[in-house]
Amino acid sequence: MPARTPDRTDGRTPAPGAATAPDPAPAQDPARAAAEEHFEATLAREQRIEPRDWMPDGYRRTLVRQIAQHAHSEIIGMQPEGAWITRAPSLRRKAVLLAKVQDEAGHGLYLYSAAETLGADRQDLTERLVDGRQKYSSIFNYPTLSFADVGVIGWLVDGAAICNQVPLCRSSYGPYARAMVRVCKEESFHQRQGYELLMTMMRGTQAQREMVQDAVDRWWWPSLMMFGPPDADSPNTAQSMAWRIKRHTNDELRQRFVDMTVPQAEKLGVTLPDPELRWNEERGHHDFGTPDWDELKRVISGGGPCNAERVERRRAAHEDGAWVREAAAAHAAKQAERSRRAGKEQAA
Ligand code: BYC
Repeated sequence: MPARTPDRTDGRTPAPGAATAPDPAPAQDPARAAAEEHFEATLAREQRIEPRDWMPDGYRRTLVRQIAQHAHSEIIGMQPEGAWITRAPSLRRKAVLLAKVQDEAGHGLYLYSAAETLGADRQDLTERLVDGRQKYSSIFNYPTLSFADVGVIGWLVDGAAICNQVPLCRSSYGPYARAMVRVCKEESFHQRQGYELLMTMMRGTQAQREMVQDAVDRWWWPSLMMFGPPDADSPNTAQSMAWRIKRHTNDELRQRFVDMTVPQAEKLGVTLPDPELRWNEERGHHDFGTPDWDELKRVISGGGPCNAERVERRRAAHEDGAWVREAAAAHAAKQAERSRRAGKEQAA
């Protein structure tokens, strides 16, 4: 029988934007001590923490922060590629792109649902996003200048997402880990569609090959930045690893991505824009240059090329959708009232 929290009220009202703070000193209360022990033992056995289980406030806050940022990224991430749906060069490319962008919306919804299991409120999370109190992935603050960008986003951005998210299928929080299984399957399809599009363009004209190379040059470094700051500057990694929310550090996953991508670039016939990139026999990995960490900081803090546009668009969509939410709530209230009345009549 899993231990339940003796006092859930503070955990039910997380401050999703708050940094991970250590939890207060262990409680003297024996029920609380048993709950803490159960939490630690569950992690040690590599079992999942479920919404009904007691969890430290810091664990809950960290999850809400990461899952909300992840959900926001999926939803904001619809914009750069969505801009190309009406300009796709064929009906086939349009249908594929539409399906991909719809998948991203679905990922956002699974993730908001996972955040709700932690007591977060979806409306509140969206407001925090549009007010700039919560983050979303830096990668979506760059413009998509040609149709080759659609292919490169699929190949590099979804490729980076797969590297980052496959280990999250083993994250210690059940609803997050389970959501990741489907998300990763769909991301694999996205990555393949991107690579297939690029392969087609590389077999095309010289102008098409140049478009692909130009897109690779612009997206390579931002893709490496998706994995977050270097480990030495990552305030959240150590605790998130101890809680088994994250299973690898930012630098480990970045390395894995580089190693996976280099042979794909060779096969495609493009050059990755890093003069320091080379195989290191001794390490058994590729060495690569240092991303511009000042640029990452700037983009994360709202100073990227498209931050203002992305958030404004999200705000407008949220406001334009208010009538749908109101209508859905009114319909649900009417249905609830009908079944309440039907229940009363049956009982009479
Ligand atoms: N961008 O201590 P750190 C997709 C923040 S969408 C912005 O290392 P953590 C797709 C970080 O939040 C997939 N912010 O943090 C969709 C923290 O700030 P706070 C998106 C970043 O959490 C559409 C601070 O910097 N994927 O695939 O341990 C179309 C210090 O960082 C970034 C996810 O969301 C960044 N790149 O590790 C196509 C994956 N990096 O919150 C594709 C889930 C760091 O303390 N998230 N920050 O104020 C994660 O795996 C982790 O949260 C991160 C960061 C690896 C991103």
